[in-house]
Amino acid sequence: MALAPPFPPEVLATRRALVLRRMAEIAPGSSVAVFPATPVAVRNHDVDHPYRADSDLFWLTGFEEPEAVAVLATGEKPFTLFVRPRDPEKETWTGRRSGVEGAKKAFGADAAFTVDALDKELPELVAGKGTLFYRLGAVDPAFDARIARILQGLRMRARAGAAAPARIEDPGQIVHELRLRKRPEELIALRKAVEITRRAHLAAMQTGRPGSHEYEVQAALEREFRGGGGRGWGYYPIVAAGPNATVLHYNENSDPVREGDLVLVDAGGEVDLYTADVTRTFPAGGRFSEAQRAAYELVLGAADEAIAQTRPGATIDELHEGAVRHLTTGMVKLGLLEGDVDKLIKDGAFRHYYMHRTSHWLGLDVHDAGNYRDERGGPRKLEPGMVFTVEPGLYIAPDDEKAPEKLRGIGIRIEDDILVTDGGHENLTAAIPRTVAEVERSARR
Ligand SMILES: [Mn+2]
Repeated sequence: MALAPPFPPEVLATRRALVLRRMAEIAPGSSVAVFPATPVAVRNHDVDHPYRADSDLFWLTGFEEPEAVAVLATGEKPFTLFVRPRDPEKETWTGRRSGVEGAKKAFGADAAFTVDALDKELPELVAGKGTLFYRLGAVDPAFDARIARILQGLRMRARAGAAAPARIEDPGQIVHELRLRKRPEELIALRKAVEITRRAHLAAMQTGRPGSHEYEVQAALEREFRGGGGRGWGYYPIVAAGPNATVLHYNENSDPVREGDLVLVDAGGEVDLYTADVTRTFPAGGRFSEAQRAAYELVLGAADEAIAQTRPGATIDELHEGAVRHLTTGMVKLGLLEGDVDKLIKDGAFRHYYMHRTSHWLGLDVHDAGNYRDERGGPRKLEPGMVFTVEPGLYIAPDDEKAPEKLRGIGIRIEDDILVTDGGHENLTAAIPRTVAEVERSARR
């Protein structure tokens, strides 16, 4: 477990100062915000899942140890961190802990307590504040119950002068808005994640030849994610050969790769908890068939069109509509749909072969935090610093008798990570082979 944050302390202090400023704007008067850690998840018996910190807590503190609680409050000592106690015996088994000293020295806490002091100290931090910022129903139901107990306890002590906050607000409206616009240090981490992801997809294209198995491709990916210095994957990889690629979230990754298959790989590496999210689809034998190539070029064209539209002021809805129009036009040409393109779009006929959205925010979470709507409920305008995916696809079930036979069982998705810049956009994942020529070269047998 890291005994220091992966970002400079002043960077994290700036983030907390921004949050405190927004708290004061939303809730004039005194307020306090509480951010609990993700609970440890049991895998089986006495084996836990590898621990992954909550993204909000990590964004605010850089602190990754389980059981932590961060508190931001108006007043004298704005940043309090509750941490597991130092314990030489336990640390021998499970690794070094920061303890209260480390919380203050390395993580910049103004005050720090061990977690066993939560019942005593957390009510004191909440008492008398006008507003409590706490995201109910998000991270840990047991902690939700703790917050309820604290509020109840303060109300019971009303006659003794204690006061429970009159308002409860969601801190997500503050933290998620800030997470949406990536800062320079976040883009550095993302670019590192993209680089190990580039190497991973190249390795996948070289590994996934006829006679191999999906799991060997997965192993090649994971070797690059971890071997490249990342934490591993940011979400469980999808390796889908042949018709498996028409199952959107297939991740058994257990089947053989056969001659003539397309192999769809949706996988991204994680660096400092920022993840890339990239999908590539390549021919196992190194050459697209004519039908595969036509389908691939269609999806690629939709991706290029959506990416080309990306600039400040554009919306994700517009990009999606552009991709849908391009795909629907191509579906008619390929013989998948029949009729007037406008009507096919209006009726949603394209959903038979393209059933998901084109984009989602990307960052600490693969489906990152941040509203997709503006305050008036309309599609929000893109701004410099936002990062999102563009991932059109085409999925033709193997038993789809309405589809031309040579297209049945083809599943294609091409997914890139796009940064909005002042002048337009940057495709962060452009260096990962994506044109027909690039993919065939990388998958050469
Ligand atoms: Mn995605």
